[in-house]
Amino acid sequence: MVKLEAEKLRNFINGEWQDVARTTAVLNPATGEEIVQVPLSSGEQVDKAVFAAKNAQKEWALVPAPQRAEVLYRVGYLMKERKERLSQLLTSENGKVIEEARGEVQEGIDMAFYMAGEGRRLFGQTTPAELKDKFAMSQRVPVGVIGIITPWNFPIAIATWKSFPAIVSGNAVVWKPATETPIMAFELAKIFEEAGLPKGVLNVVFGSGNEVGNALVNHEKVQVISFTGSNDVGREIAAACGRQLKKVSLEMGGKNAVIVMDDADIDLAVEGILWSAFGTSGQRCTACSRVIIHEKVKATLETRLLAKMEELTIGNGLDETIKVGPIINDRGIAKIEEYIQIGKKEGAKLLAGGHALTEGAKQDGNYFAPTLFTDVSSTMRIAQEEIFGPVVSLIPVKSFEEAVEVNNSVSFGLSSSIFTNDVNRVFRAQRDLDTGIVYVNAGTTGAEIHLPFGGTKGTGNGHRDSGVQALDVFTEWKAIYVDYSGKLQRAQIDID
Ligand code: UN1
Repeated sequence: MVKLEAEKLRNFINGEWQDVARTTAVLNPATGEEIVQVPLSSGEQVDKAVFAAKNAQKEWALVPAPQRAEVLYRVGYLMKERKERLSQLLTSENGKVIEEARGEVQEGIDMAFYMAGEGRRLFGQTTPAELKDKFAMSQRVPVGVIGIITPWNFPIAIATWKSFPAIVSGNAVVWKPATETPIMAFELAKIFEEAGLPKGVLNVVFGSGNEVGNALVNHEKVQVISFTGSNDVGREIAAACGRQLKKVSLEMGGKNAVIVMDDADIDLAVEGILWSAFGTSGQRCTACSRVIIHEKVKATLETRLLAKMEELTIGNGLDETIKVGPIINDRGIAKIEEYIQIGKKEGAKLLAGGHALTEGAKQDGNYFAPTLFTDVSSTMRIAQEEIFGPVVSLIPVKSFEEAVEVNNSVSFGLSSSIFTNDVNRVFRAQRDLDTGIVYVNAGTTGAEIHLPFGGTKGTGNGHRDSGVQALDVFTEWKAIYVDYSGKLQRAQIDID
């Protein structure tokens, strides 16, 4: 079992590890034990970090991108070397089962190598100019200082989605990780330090959204905010950034559905639902929280899903045999409990779970039983609002068209999935499902890092994390014209 050497974490500002007087405890959600103390910084530390970032960025932008990428390659190799350490620490602070933690760390490693490759691409365009002896091109240029705010549910992967493209494209970063999961930030900052990133290019300031988040969002020298988190906080950030004309990329909630058609392979669908609904205990933006089921196969799916749910082992994710880990904290449990009550009041039928687990070794952690509601109608709150826990609602429908309509009836648009063996339905579904991610014959989770990650409607504000598209958040486009005619040529006028 890996141990964290530090008893107290420190901010990483301008290449130095800085103490902060005020701290709070980070608890292991599986056991309730304190793992480490994390700083509760104030606006003053944010100011220092932004100042350091601003200074460092000027030099960093002048380093050729392929050389900037060398640092990311080293980061990738160090992460690979430390994969098991990082994974165990991730499970301790976040609770997700060790197999998933390894998957998340792998996502970060993949991102390092992928974005390092961008150091030799960062493609712009050349295009004919409309006048003789004139050259035209467009180029990506760094924006400056980027503020990154990351959530506790993917504390390392999402951080890499944001910081790696920002850094390879010549920006400097001030990062506020979630206070629930600061260890991944601490470890990643150490890796960057060892990889030789110049001081000030990456800064980590620990603390609350109210203090550190607010200070970062409202700092006049921070030009871009990239945020993943709740819809409510995202809206506030968007409003604040709007007032300052600050570029902002938001990745927020989901209410993702798996559609199971009457021609589907039901056993495969059950596997897909189990993995995407109860993996990470349902605490993913991409988690399946609705199953839109064709009425002809509803009874079969219910029986098989319930049987498989009974086999799920729940407990401390460091135990390799455990399939479902804890919920992040007691606030998470309280929110899920509230939705169970709402579902019952709305008339949904509870088929399994619906309660916290407090017996034996579970009494000190935050555990919730995998839960299944059926006979849910698409207008009920449990079918519309994000619960962020292991709760699935089965919504019966009569046709493919109705399934698509129900899928699209929510205010979010992150991920959707359809199980069918009808090729016509496959192509109609990928056209008509209004989410940023669509899966065919797989659950709603499992996005790969070289494709754009994000969603429509209330899930985001049009930007994408990961993929080459992430570069659009962290770069500006510059159009460059070179006239080598030796005379003044006026565009649109001297065209003969
Ligand atoms: C998230 O839940 O915010 O596709 C990220 C997936 C993961 C990423 C999830 N690769 O589920």
